[in-house]
This record gives sequence, structure tokens and C-alpha cells, in this order.
Amino acid sequence: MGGIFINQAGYRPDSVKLAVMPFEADSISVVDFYDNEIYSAKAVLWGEDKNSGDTVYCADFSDFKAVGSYRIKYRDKFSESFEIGENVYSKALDSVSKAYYYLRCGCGLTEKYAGKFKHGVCHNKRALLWDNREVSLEVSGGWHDAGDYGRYVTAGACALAHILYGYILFPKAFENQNLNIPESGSSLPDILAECRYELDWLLKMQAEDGGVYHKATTAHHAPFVMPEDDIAQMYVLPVSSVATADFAAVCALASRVYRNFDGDYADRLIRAAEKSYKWLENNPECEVFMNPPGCETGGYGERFDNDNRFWAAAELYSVTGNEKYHADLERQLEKGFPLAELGYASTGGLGALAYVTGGKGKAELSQRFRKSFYDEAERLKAIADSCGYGAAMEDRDYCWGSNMVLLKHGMIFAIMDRLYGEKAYRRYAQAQADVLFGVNAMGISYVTGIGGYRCNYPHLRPAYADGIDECIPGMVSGGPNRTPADSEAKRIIKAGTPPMKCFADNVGCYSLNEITIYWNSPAVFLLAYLSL
Ligand code: 9MR
Ligand code: ZN
Repeated sequence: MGGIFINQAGYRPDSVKLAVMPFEADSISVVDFYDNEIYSAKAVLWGEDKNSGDTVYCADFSDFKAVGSYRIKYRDKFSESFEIGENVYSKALDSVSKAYYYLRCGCGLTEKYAGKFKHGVCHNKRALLWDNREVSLEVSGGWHDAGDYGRYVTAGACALAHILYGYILFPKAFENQNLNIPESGSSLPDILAECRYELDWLLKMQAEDGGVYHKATTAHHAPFVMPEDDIAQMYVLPVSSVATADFAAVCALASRVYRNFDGDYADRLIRAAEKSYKWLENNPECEVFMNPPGCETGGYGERFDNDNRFWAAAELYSVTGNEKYHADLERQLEKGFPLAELGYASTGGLGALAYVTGGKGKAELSQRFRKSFYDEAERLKAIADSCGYGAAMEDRDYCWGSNMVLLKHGMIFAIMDRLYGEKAYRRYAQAQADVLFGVNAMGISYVTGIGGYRCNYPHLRPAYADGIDECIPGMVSGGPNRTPADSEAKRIIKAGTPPMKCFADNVGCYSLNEITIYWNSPAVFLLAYLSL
């Protein structure tokens, strides 16, 4: 890791470029492949950084713009190597996008598309309804959620939302993508073909009456075996109102996006969304999901569904313009929830995005959503300014999956620029990507396959069971967690460790180093923005 921290995914020629050092330095130089010093910049004391406990020095080498491959040097210390080039973020975008192909369930991964990470067909047997074992359902397909082989509706909807809103806002970033997936070369952009794989599974999770089953998993997490070797019985767990609302929202969103490519598919999606919305109307009470006794896979528990119902109403309004949905979303808004949250557990910001990208919004509400994004961006900017590494992360943000928080904050900055022309936030969006790719107190790139010093041993079953030392690329690790929750992490992370250092690239540490589809997806969004 060298001790000089830079963005190991690289920089575009015009990017802001900062090297950060947790030691005293008064200058740095940029060196080429032969270690010739070809540029130098001043390093200055930034100060004490609270979340890392480091005394941090910074050097700004933004004015160095020559395309090429370099390292940063100070005396006998070097950074990892990095590139300067126009396409560095499109390459990173391709990598985090391709990750979804590697997570496909219900099919085999062939050598043609997966290379050495190929594997056999998995999880394609019929699943039993948890509550009535006489009924079996065909729910194969979709993406494995994470390090485990479960498939969860709210998690899937959240991942799809980040990617599809990213597509709506930055279509050009995806135009020439070649992900080398079976659908490559069709009329559909590769990213949309990949998302369709998940959407087709989601559609199977809708019950006859429009309610949507919460998840399809085995009763317990599989041991660390390849997906095709996980042959335990699969179950479909009960309907929840959060899953149903998220399903309605994301199917409506997808109908907007796929309309331009495949009218029949778009029709199918909007019909499915409307059917689930009817279920929500008929079931106004919040039906939370809790694991029934005997089922120990992820719960994705949420206590309220107003934000989910709001998102569904906002998306259906954006697609149909039907005033009924507008009245509903206004009614949900009265319940009060954050309007700039973009996660699976709090979807108010996704509803706001649905509304403002739909083009049908009313001025007063559009203003309100703009203000909520703006207030959040200003709050986060102040936090980033008070971090030596530029992370818009408070102490409490270093939770399970903290890289999702980091990237969602990057999304807020990107939204401010893209939707409202507030260009000054770009450097803050860039800074969150810098942190992800190495400008952090561990000096590590949290994305597998990217950077010389990077995560390589995430809690990801096939990555372990395949016996290949090199990890499947493009996977975003959960990141530092100041309250380690698994026994391995509790053993490794000593009490009093600063939040930004509560991390270990260790396969056993699922509360620090797992991967999930909804930690990759905000990276898709942010990198799409940064690539343009
Ligand atoms: O991402 C989830 C995290 O926010 C929770 O704190 C954690 C404990 O409930 O669960 C995480 O979700 C896991 C899910 O339940 C099952 N698949 C793997 C997910 C990532 O660890
Ligand atoms: Zn599978």
C-alpha cells in the first residue's frame, strides 16, 4: 500500500487529484514507469483526522494532466500505480456492472463470459411456499444477493433502482458498454439486458393477488460451496408490504426505461406494477417481514412502509400521470420520513428521484425535493470538508455496509450536479470515489480486481469455493464497520480502533467484507456520472 494514498482506479485528465499521506511530507512527485520524476507538488499539513486517528498531509496534483501510468513518490515511499486517462471511470463502471453477471442465479456461467469464474447451473429447482409446503413455485433466476445465495425482493429493487436511475440520468455512460454477457450485441444496452435478468426474476415473485413475496432462500445460509453445490430446499417466504411497494415502484421505473426498446416488456412491467399497487390499496396496513421460526437467512426488516409506498406512488405517477397516485404520494408524505435517503431501508430519496425525473411533477413538490437534496448535499459537504480523506462520512456512518453509505453520499453530490447544474459538488462526488478506490485510512481499494492494493478475500461463497486466489472482479466490499458483528471481525478489530480502520480483507468477516448487489449499484450510478 506504500503509505501514499491515491485513487487506484485512476483519474481523468481534468479530475481533481489528491494524494493523502498519514505522515509528514512537504512535497510529492509524480513518477513514471522508470521512476523518473516528471512533476512535483507541494504537500501540506491537513490536520488531525477524527475518524481515522491519522495526522494527515495532502498534496494536490490536479494540474498534472498527462495521460499515462504513474506512481506518487515521497523520499523512499511510493503510492500504488494509477492511470490518468479519459476512460478510467468507464473501465471501472464496466467492472462493477459486469459483477452482476457473475452473480446470476439459475443459469450456469460459461467460460465464454465468465472465463475461469465459470460455474454450473444453480438453484433451478422449484421452491416451496414456506407457509404451505404443498405448493411449489418456479422462481429461478435473478442475482444472488450477496456473499450468500439468497434472493431478496427489497434488496433487488434497491439495486435495480440505483442502476436504472443511473441509466435515466447518465444514458451516455452506458451507450457503448460491452460487458461480454450472453445478450451483448442485441439492441438493448448491456446494462439493461443485465437488469432484465433480475427483473424477470422479480416478476416471478409476484403472487396471484398482486402481493409480492419477500424472498426466495433456503432455510439456512449454505456452507462455503459453489452455487451449484448448494442443493438444500429453496423456499418462498411470505408477502410483505415493503416488498410489494418496492416491486411496484421498480417495475414502474423499469417500464419507463424499457419502453424505448421493447414496448411489450414495458407494458408487462407497468401492468405488474399496477397490480401490486392495487394490492397495496387493498392492504393499507404495514405488513412488515420477520423471519418465521426456522428460517435464518437475511430478514431485511423494516418497521415502516410509508417511504416504500411513497416511492411506488411517485413512480406510478411519473409513468401514468394519474392524479390518484399524486394524491397518494402526498398522503404518504404527511407521515414524514427522510427525502434524500437512497437505500433499501429508507426509500424517500428514490421516490423523490422518481418524481423529479418523471417530468410530470408539480412545481411546489419538485422544489421541496430539490431542497431536500440540496440540504443533504450541504450537510455532507461540511462533513467531507472535515475529513482528511475527504469522506462525507460521520462516525455513525461506519456501519455494516459503510461503503454503501459512502457511495450513496456520492450519489447525492452527483444528483445536485446532474439535475440542478450545481457543478461545485463534482469534486465532492469524485472524493467519495477516491475514498472507495484507496484514499482511505487503510489505503485499500474496496473493489475487487481494481488497484494494486485491493480487497481480494471478500465474504463471497463462489470466490472462496472456486479455489482461485484471484477474486471475481468488480465487487464492492461492505467496508469498515465500527461495530463488528461477526466473531472473526470481533477477534481481529481491537477495541478503540478508529471507525475508518475497522476493516479486514478477510473472508470470515461478513460484517466488514461481504459484497451485495446494492453496494455495487451506487458505484454503478456514481461511476456513470464520473465517466461523463
Ligand atoms: O446489508 C444488511 C445490513 O444493513 C444489516 O445490518 C445486516 C444485518 O441484518 O444484514 C445485511 O444484509 C445481509 C442480508 O441480510 C443477507 N444477505 C447478505 C447481506 C449483507 O451482509
Ligand atoms: Zn444460484
